[in-house]
Amino acid sequence: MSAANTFGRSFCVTTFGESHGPAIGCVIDGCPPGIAIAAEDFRHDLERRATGRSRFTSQRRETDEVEILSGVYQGRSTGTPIALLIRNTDARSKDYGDIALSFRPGHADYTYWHKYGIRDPRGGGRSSARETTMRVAAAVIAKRYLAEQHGIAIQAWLSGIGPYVPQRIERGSVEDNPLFWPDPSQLPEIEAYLDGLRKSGDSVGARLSVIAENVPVGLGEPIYGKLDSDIAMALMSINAVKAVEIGDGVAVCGQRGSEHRDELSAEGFRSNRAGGILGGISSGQNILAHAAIKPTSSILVPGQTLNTAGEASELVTRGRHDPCVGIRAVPIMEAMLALVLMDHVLRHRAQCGGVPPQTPRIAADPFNPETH
Ligand code: EPS
Repeated sequence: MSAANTFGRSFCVTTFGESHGPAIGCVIDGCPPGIAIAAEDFRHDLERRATGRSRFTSQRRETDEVEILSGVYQGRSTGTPIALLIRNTDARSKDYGDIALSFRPGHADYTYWHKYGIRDPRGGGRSSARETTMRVAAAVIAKRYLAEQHGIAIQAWLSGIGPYVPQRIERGSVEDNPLFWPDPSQLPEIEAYLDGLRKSGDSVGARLSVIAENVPVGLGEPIYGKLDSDIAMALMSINAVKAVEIGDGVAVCGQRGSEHRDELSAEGFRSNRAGGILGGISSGQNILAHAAIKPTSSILVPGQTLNTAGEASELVTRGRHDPCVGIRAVPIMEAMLALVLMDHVLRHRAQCGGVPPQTPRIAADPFNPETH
C-alpha cells in the first residue's frame, strides 16, 4: 500500500515536497525514450501557472526554475526515471504563525491534523497549490509526446467566475489576458469585480473547461479504468475542485435520448454531448471536461473556528493568497488531462497496439463555441 502520491499506471508521476520546504519535485517513471527535453521547455507552462503574474493572484514570487536531475542525456529522455526539482525561494513562513494551532474554516488544516496527528502549517504544507507546479512540469513532457506522436492539442480556459459566464468562447483570446477568460468584452467588468473582492479580503469560486483535440479512438479501459473516470479522478485531484463534468455533464439529467445522442454520419459526428467518450473509451471526438473550483479558504474575512486545544476563536488568514484560485488552475487542468491521455496512450499501445485500424473512422465535429 502506498500513500497515493503517484499518478498514472504507465506514465507514473510521483510528486514530493511542501510549499515552505526547501524544494518540490517529481519523479516520472515510464517515460518513453527519445523525447527532447531541456530545462527551458518547462518555462512557458510554469509561468502560466505561477503566482505573481497579475494582481489577481497570490503575490508570492517564485522563479520556478526546473533542475533536471536524471533521465535525460544529451537533451533526450533515456527511458529511465526523470527527476525534476524546483527550489522554493520566496516562502514567508511568519504569515502562518497565527494559524499554526488553529484551523482555517474550509481548509485542509483540520483534516490533515486529524489524519496524521501532525501538520506542517507553513503555507499549507503539502496541501498547498504549490504542489501543482510539478504536475504542470511533468505534463510538459506528456504534452510534447502527445503532440508529436498523435497531434493531440490541449487547451483550457476559465468558463465561469463568481456571477460571470462567458457570453462567447473565443479560444484565440484566452492567452491574451491574465484571467484566461475567453470573452474579452467582459474583461473590464470582471477585473473591477475582482478588485472589489480583493479589497474586501474575500475570495470567489470558478468554473474551468478543457478540450483535447485529435485524440485517437480507443483510449480507456472499459470497466475500472474508464477514460472518463480517470479524467474525473485527475481533475478532482486538483486542489479545491468540488465537481467535474464530462461533455454535457449534469445537464444530461434533463435531456431526452433523441437529444443527447451524438449522431454518426459519413461526414463526421453531428454533435459532441458525450464529451468524446463512449463506454469509457475515447470515440475520436474532442474530449471536453469541466471542473468547479471552490473559493479560496485563506481569506481576510474573520471566521469562527477552534484551535487544537478545542477552544473557540476567530481567525483571519494573513499572507499572499489568491482571491480566485481557479485562475491559476487553467494550466493545471491542461496538465491533468495531458497526464491521463499520456497514461492511456501508453496503456492502449501495450495491450491493443497490434489491433489493425477499423472502419469507418468518423471525424470529430469541430468545436462548437455556442454549445460549450
Ligand atoms: C497557497 C497559498 C500561497 C500561494 C500558494 C498557494 O502560498 P504562500 O502563503 O506560501 O505564499 O502563494 O501558491 C504557490 C506558492 C504556488 O506556487 O502555487 C495555498 O494555500 O494553496
